[in-house]
Amino acid sequence: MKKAKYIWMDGKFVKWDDAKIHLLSHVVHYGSGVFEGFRAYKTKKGTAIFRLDDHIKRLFLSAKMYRMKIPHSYDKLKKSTIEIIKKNKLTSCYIRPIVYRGYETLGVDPNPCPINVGIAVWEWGSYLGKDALDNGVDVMVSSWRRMAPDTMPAMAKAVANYMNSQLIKMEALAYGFTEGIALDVLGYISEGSGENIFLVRDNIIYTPSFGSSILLGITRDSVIKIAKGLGYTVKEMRIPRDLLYTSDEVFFTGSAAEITPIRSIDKIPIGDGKKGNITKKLQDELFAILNGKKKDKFGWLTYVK
Ligand code: PPE
Repeated sequence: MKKAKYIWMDGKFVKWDDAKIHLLSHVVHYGSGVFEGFRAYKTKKGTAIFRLDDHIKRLFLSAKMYRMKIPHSYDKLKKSTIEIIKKNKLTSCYIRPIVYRGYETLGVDPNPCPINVGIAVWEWGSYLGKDALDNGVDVMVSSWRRMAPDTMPAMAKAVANYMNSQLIKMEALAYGFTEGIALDVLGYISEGSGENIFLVRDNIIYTPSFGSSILLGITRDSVIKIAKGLGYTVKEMRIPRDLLYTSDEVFFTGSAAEITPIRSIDKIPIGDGKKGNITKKLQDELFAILNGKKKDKFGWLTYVK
């Protein structure tokens, strides 16, 4: 990864190489952490963070589900995110705040351990490969399911959820695919290891509802709002696997993946195997907002200066 100079750790700017925690921190042993991932983009008016408010809000909600009291205010974390970008003199970057149970005792009960917070930023290019945004990716349906709703909350962006994500991702890579799509416990479409999924059939846009063990993605929400603004019907619902193979277009969304077209699933081409028209329209619209070329009518950008 491309190192930056500093990482924010509980109020201090720590040199990148010194940003360490104790081996016996609770999070290392029991996965007790929640985090966020988002991006800042270079615009004509300077660096702008995409949906800062919504990401910090989701961080607090993830922490709440796990009974973690974040020892910094909402405003403090927002301000510190801006500061760490400035401190590193980055014009565009990925942003990774993390709240974790630190070092005090071990044993499953996390209550004796402190809650610590870090915010890292670094330059991160396209998530699913160099030309993924244009040419799309080949994916498979995973043999792993997303967590059942009464096991671990999918809506919390929790560190431990990503053990499930890693199983999905590694299986896909081992079979020569770029990513896996997980089904939910009932066999309906859920999401990718690190992305939400959208399907387009006969000009109607579908995406799994939050009943299908998904992370409520902020890019997902952005795409829904943009699509509705363009006049499309968007249906959030339980979606059978059948639609994966019979859609005209399928794409992933995420802060890292942005809007990445899917060109085949289980070796079955989607549409004509190229980026679809609606996928392209949504990409163009989103990137125009991110690059400051179109008016930020939803109020999604926070300028760093
Ligand atoms: N589902 C999962 C499981 C997920 O990890 C992400 C983001 C999303 C959906 C999309 O959410 P949003 O970013 O709010 O639109 N995955 C993050 C982590 C990627 C990583 O490898 O780390 C991301 O995109 O930043």
